[in-house]
Amino acid sequence: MLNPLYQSFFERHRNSDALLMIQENGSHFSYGDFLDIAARFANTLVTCGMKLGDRVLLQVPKSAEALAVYAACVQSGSVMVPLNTGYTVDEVNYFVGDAKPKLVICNPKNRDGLQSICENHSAQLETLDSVGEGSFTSLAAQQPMDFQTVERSLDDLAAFLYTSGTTGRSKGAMLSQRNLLSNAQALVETWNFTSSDVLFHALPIFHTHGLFVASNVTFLAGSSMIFMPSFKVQQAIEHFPRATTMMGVPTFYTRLLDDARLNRDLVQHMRLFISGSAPLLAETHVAFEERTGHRILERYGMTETNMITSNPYDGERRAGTVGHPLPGVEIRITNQETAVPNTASEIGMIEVKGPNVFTGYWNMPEKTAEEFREDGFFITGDLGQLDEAGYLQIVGRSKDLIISGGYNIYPKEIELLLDEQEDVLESAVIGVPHPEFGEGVVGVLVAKPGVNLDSEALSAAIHSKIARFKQPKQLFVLPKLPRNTMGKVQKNILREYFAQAFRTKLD
Ligand code: MCA
Ligand code: AMP
Repeated sequence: MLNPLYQSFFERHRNSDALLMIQENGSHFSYGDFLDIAARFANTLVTCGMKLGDRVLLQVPKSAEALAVYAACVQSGSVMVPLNTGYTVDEVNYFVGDAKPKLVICNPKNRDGLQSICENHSAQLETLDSVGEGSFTSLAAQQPMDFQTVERSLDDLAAFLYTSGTTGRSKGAMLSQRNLLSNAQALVETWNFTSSDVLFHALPIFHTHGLFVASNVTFLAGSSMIFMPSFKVQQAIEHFPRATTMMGVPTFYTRLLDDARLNRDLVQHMRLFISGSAPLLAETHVAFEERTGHRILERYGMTETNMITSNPYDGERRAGTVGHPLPGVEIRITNQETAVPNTASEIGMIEVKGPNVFTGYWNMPEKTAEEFREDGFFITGDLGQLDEAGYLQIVGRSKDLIISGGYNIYPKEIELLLDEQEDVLESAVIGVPHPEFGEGVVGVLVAKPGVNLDSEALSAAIHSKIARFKQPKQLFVLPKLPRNTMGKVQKNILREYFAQAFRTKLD
């Protein structure tokens, strides 16, 4: 194929009147409309000087046009690097320096803040707002709607997505056309997606879940989307009667359950509810089934691997498990100390191999090598166990990671920042149970001798440095941190000690 990803997701829908999406403001896009915009954008990318493999960094609100930039990148052979809209200017500065994009497209609100960063890195800066308008769209308005699709192979890069790291430095996970296409094919097959489906899409489109799972499955199956800027229970309730499926993080489900209007009648038109990105509590699973008659289908994945496992569509969906490997994907559980594959159903490291697994971290060959075994298995950092029927259960993580409302937060990044603050001697950042986000970020601080720490002043000091969702929701001060004989901070003790933090606050 000339460009397998473009042809499989987009080319066959060109000139199609079939509905791709309805947006919050009621605007409709057929596949044909959407691909016309994408072709104009592809021409724009070329006029901006983008060559094959050059990066476009995108930090913009969700819109049809933002998604069309993705299609344009695939069509023109550019590599899209989407960024969480919550990242601060300081954080974006790192990504621009690391990804070295030729073009940065940002929210018009952030233009002034990003101008000098882009100048320093010789990147062109354009804008795109929440209704798809901005200087990038203005440039595109002068471009033709025909674009000669560029030749790309399955091995070529389509995108890279940043994932934070245990060392505090974010790594760009490079994803090839093969990674994205094989995974979308496996998911369409496993979840029975067809052109009759209407997906209630309320996830952000800068992470794997909303972009590569939800949108790619839609494109491949030729389905439609109700494309909402973010998740609001009211909108879900309004639109469920017209939708057939929803993909969400567990917080979507707990918020829905908090609304008495969620009942069997409301969702009778739906055929499938999918959850992922964070553990779905068995109690949420049970409560959702009791209320709606639907058993949520839970699946498991990572930015580096796309989706790895899924509960079955037709068979038993087991609460507390993430199901079986997807077609073409291999998993194994290895002993954490010896790295030897387990023979019995013991807890160990989840490792994965297949066409879904990324090609490496951008400019980090050593880091990439560390996370792969010699026989090509990728070490996920998640701990799991297979039950007697081969369902995978995730029982913990060997990586120090907090998942809050489906967003990954690496404590190290926040600890480094807290430690830099004048009066702080040291810090430990932990995740404790949070009724809404699953886990909530808590910072535990030790003051320098003779100093009284002012939590409010500290929160204010880090405010502009890291995205809001990463900032500790509470800060506590201790005289010292508990350490083991090796000097390592015992975060398990801190987690137990502060486990009630949010409950107490809410009661
Ligand atoms: C918002 N806030 C949060 C979070 N989201 N705090 C902690 N964790 C969060 N996830 C804070 C804001 O900073 C703000 O704080 C307050 O909550 C309200 O903000 P708002 O924007 O109104 O929040 P929201 O719209 O209610 O968002 C909550 C949400 C959202 C719907 C759960 O976070 C979300 O869409 N999460 C999905 C993330 C996702 O797509 N993950 C997939 C990653 P303040 O008021 O103090 O300023 S991909 C992945 O993980 C893998 C590959 C996989 O398997 O899918
Ligand atoms: P990310 O780095 O954002 O791609 O997040 C990937 C991580 O999310 C995985 O390594 C898991 O720890 C977690 N994750 C994804 N899906 C699930 C799930 N269904 N249950 C538990 N954890 C999950």
